[in-house]
Amino acid sequence: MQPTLFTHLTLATMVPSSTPYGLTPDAAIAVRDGRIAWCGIAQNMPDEYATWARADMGGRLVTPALLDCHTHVVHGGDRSLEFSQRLEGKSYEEIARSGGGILSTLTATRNESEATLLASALPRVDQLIAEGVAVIEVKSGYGLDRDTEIKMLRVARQIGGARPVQIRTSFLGAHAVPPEWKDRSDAYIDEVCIPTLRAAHAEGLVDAVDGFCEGIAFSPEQIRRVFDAAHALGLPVKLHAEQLSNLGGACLAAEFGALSADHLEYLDENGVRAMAAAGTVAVILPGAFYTLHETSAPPVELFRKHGVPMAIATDCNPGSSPTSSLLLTMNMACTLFRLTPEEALAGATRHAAQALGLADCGMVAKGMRADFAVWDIKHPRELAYRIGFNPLFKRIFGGSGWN
Ligand code: DI6
Ligand code: FE
Repeated sequence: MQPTLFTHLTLATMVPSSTPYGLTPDAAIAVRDGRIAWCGIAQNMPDEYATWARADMGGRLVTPALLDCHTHVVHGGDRSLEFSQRLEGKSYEEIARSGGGILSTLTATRNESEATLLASALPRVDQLIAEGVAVIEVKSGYGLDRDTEIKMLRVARQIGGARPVQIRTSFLGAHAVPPEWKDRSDAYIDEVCIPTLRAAHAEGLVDAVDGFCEGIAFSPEQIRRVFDAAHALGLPVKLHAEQLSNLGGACLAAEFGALSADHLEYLDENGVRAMAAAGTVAVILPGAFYTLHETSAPPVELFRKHGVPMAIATDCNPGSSPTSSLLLTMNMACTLFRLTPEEALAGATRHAAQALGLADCGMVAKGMRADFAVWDIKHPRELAYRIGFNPLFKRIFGGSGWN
């Protein structure tokens, strides 16, 4: 692709600065080889870019492309029955303990082929892309046996070939105890989860290692063994922590220098301090809070107080968060958790990139990937303001997609 100068735009760089959103009016962005060569106020542009082919953005607002840093988009079946059951008064934990929940998705996922799993994931991916998302994290965790976990991760990688989007995979073998290992969760961790992690890593399928630390899933001691194995392979970790109760998962994650701890509805200040010291991002998932009628909100005020970066993600999954709208999720983060619209956008850009360990995404700045979103709005706070409305004009992915 020839070098391109994007002109006639207002830029929200999302680079931390004294200007909210890094807002730059009358801006231009010079893109070469899929990277940002220069951006700033058009008047200050160095002469060398003046002769480049131009793409006129019509005065629109440009932000970094969004990143969805926590999803389970690859899964079989659906859980609409469970949705009805919860409305009749059954809790998520009751449904899980009676063999529904994650285990029902497990059966469906085991039974589907790679092609079928890919075909059902793509519409979810397409909705995210249509909202300006350029990076999607995809977890395994609905197979819980060697073949199906690897199948899920292969499908996740295939998404990156089928669509113009960057995929980051997380191995989530410690998501639930599969029925054939009931009451033998320690053996499951040692004999299935960890060996499968090693096999998946050997195939190049794993970018990070995740777990679910919870009464209905795995203890901190069991997660520690998985994290030890991850570190031995040189893989970063993240953790579903403090979603339904406080087992000290975030402290454990911080001890391992985790990229992120996710959910965090039941986190206390001690855990927030540990995350701050470790540089662990708090990924908040309002879709799950909303769907499960949760009443305990993540400690947003404490994250601010201790300087823990907050990311926002859909948690797109068939049970606790059946959404593939990151814009709606940003709105929920503001209304349910009182994030500011600027925090919500940072949560779906800069901080989401940090939660994935990506240093070249999530901001519009020199040297970054040329992934940005062009919106039909006047001010970036509008992204979190509307409910179920998508103002995307164009998504630029690696410098392509504007014409
Ligand atoms: N917490 C979640 O929100 C997802 N996994 C987890 O540990 C969803 C799990 C599900 O209900 O399918
Ligand atoms: Fe999740």
